[in-house]
Amino acid sequence: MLIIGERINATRKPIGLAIGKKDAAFIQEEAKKQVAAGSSYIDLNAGLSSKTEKEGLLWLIENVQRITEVPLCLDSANPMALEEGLKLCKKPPMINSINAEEKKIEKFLPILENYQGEIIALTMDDKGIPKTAKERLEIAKRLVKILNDQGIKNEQIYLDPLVQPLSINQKFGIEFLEAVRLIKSGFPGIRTVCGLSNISFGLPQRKTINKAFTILAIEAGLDAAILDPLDKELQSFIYASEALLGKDEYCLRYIKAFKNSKGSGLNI
Ligand code: THG
Repeated sequence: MLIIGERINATRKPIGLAIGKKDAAFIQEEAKKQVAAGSSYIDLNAGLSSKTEKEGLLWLIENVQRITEVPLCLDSANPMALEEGLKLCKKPPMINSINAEEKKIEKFLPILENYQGEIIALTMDDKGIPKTAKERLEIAKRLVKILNDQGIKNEQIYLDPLVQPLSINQKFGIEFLEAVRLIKSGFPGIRTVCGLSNISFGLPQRKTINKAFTILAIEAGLDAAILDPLDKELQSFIYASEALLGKDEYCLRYIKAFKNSKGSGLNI
């Protein structure tokens, strides 16, 4: 499973503060740690305040690119911020994200002209996030058609069925997992992604729920996840699950991850 490191997100207090005072060294250290822990992409989220978001995102892009060649995942709902951000990226980033809200998608489409990178599309529309897997699949169909019409290939698309808290509705876990299965069987070449930690919102010992959910999601076919790569226990369960599901030839990635760990956990 592809790991997208989630830690550079302005909703986390230390990151919000570092962006505010332009503490590049702090942000770069967060990026380095996530790269060392095996992230394939580094998510960059400069927050929700529409006034400062674009400037913050551009600053994050410039400073993270100074210390790593790992590609970026531009986490913003602001088309202007994404458009400017794309121009700064040395490698095609993952665009995180578009959704099926009519007014928003109109603004996004011009940005996607000739775009060669990957894009996350959220299965939500003007009515919000649907409760059931089937409704998510319907939105997914609309999104895929719009993106294909714009010249984006299935291989560039990650669909995010959107994780919602189990504490709000006991069916939210299973509907999400079913949505992953439906998407994987319904669209050849298309991959799935999500932010995992929302599942445990409002429950005690969140990490336990997050881990169990990650294992179930891998079994359902999840291809990528936005998560904290520094959580070694979570990572060890990801490697173990992939090996158990026949996705790790000779268990090589699992074995490599533990090599030289001297019994202290995952060596990453
Ligand atoms: N899908 C897509 N993108 C996303 C999400 C998603 N981007 C944002 C988010 N969801 C995933 N990223 C994060 C980043 C940080 C945290 C959670 C999700 C985080 N949360 C702590 C918590 O939940 O307790 C609180 C913050 C803290 O550490 O202080 O850190 O679903 N496409």
